[in-house]
Amino acid sequence: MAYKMEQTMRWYGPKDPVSLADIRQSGASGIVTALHHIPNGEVWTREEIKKRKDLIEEAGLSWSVVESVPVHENIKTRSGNYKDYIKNYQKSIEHLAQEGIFTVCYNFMPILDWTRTDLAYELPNGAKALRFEMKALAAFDVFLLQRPDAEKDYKTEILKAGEEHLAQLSEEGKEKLIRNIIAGLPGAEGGYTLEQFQDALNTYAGIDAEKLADNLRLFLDEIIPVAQKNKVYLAIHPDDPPFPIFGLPRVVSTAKDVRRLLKDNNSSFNGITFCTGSYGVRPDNDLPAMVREFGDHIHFIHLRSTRRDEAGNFHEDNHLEGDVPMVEVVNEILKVQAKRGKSLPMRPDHGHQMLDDLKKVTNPGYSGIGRLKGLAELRGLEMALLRD
Ligand code: DNO
Repeated sequence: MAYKMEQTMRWYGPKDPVSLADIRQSGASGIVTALHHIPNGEVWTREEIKKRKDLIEEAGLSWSVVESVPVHENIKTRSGNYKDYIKNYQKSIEHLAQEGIFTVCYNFMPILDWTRTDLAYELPNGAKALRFEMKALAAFDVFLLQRPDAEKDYKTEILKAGEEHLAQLSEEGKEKLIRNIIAGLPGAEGGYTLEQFQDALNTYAGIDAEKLADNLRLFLDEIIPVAQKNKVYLAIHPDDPPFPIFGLPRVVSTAKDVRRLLKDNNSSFNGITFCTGSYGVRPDNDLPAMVREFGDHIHFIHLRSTRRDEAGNFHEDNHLEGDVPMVEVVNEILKVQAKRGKSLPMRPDHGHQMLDDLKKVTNPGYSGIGRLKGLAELRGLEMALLRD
């Protein structure tokens, strides 16, 4: 039997300029949200969860996925009171299950959640996209942050381009670059000043990818049994971008990483968020093959496309264009769903800032119209594939 993907949209809560009523008009039935007002590390109480759930249901929608229950930095570095934070995480999972929410997305990226250098990259058609540029990253890292030994992480031509990039930035332009990178993009729990950011980087001295992977395994050793008991599907989000930045370790960037993660903690509740935009930045990630290999553990899907160049820069393209073979990916997802006998929650990830949204204050990547366009295209693609 054929299953359609469950169409969802991310909603940042009552302050999101895109309302639940707006989302309802998009045709999505599910909401992806988090209790962003609860400080990272604290327990999500049943009351707070229920309050949010009621709001969503009153709008005629349902809360499908939590994105994210954030993992406290102390858990990632296994320092300070990380044991308490793990206990709190277990409780939050129990409480979510008690309120009927069974899919939880999270990530294990050190310090920063997703990272871009330009939040308003103008496309030839006048719409705006998110972009990641190596020379801007180098300008920030080497010349503004002045991270010790940062220059060793960049090729000579990127360093030179970074220096030139910095030279043509106004003071305001520099501030903006700093803000874009470390002030916290939507969904990232918290931001940093330059000093705080360097301090945070220092907490990873001595933690290489091997050690971070170990810390992830140890975290899951304690979380998976609770998830399993409560029938909560965990879905780790990949690193975005899927390569090391600021000398920090990365452990969820490739098929090999996913293989290790699933092997280390063997449970069907230990799963992934298949984010095509993040994995798709690396040419060595074969996305349709990843869906085939990890299909049983894909619990949540983010569909978007990126377009990269040889220098490591990329920007977010239209959902059906760019480097992600979206037709093949969706086709494989439909096969996984048929095999598993269920629909998987999918959200159109990010979208261009376009039309009326160009005149509004929007959450970068999360304006209404661009995501609606993405969803509409993906819905059409799915319908055509199912008819085949
Ligand atoms: C960005 C998002 C990420 C994602 C987290 C998951 O748009 O995909 O912020 O929500 O990394 O924990």
